[in-house]
Amino acid sequence: SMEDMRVLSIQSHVVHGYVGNRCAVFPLQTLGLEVDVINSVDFSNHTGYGLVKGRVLSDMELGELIQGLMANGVANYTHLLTGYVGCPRFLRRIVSVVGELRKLNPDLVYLCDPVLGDNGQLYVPESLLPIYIEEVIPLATIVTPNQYEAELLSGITITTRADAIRVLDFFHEKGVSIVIISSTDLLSPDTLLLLASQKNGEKKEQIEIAFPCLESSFTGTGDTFAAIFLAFYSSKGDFKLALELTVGCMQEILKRTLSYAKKLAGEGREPTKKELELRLIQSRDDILNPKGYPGTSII
Ligand code: PLP
Ligand code: PXL
Repeated sequence: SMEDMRVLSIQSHVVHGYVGNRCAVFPLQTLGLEVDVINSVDFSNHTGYGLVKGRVLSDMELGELIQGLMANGVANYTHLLTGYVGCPRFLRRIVSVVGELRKLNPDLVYLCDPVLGDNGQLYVPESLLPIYIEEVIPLATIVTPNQYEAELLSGITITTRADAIRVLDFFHEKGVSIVIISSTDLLSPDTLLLLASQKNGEKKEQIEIAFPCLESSFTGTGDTFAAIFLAFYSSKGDFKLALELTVGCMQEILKRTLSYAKKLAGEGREPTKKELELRLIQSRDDILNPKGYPGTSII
């Protein structure tokens, strides 16, 4: 039952603004999930600002925190959530953590957001790619790549729906039950298409959702998407409904963020990264009482 769910979220922390755990913890808690938090970095702000101060958690320190949780008998998680990882050693340590947590709970649901880059640009070292493909993805229950990440991981370029479906199957063949390509540019420049697939034994449920692309480059969208999907999926248990509620929620958060950013920027000036920080807290009612956004079954 939901009462017994315990999420461990290993992601970035920023003092100001919203990426990583700052995007994940509030929605998870708002939707009633107990969440334990490991901050993989402790930065002043996200890297889009140009200047960043702060510190990085080492793979050794991650190991120590997990040891502490184990020794105190509190590492019996039902869900693990990971996002942006910046170095190979830390990613390999996450592989070990999944193994250790699954010894305590073989049914651990692992949502891996394989953060690599966006729009043709890599923002992690290339050496992470084979580790994701060979070691991390095969352990994941749910993956949420964007189009660029899905292409890099599968080696398939997505130019048609058929390509996207081949990519979904690529992840299923790696052992992943739920694959969500959170956005593709298959329809038009101003409409994004999400494609997702759940495989349950021989049964497959595939969904697509088209939604407007809001004209701005937000940061933390993917992190928020993954956390909100995990919360809705684990609480409602319905794949299609969880996707519809997640997209509905994201649209409300992004609309609120954009209208506030425009107000701050004033007429004739593009909003800055600082002005585009997600209005997550102000969207609490949209998270708690989501409206949903219609999806279509594609098989
Ligand atoms: N998902 C939803 C519901 C969105 O509204 C958007 C952007 O408008 C995205 C995803 C894009 O996010 P990303 O490309 O970082 O996955
Ligand atoms: O949203 C991914 C992310 C995670 N962690 C840090 C970041 C970003 C994106 O900019 O700066 C520290």
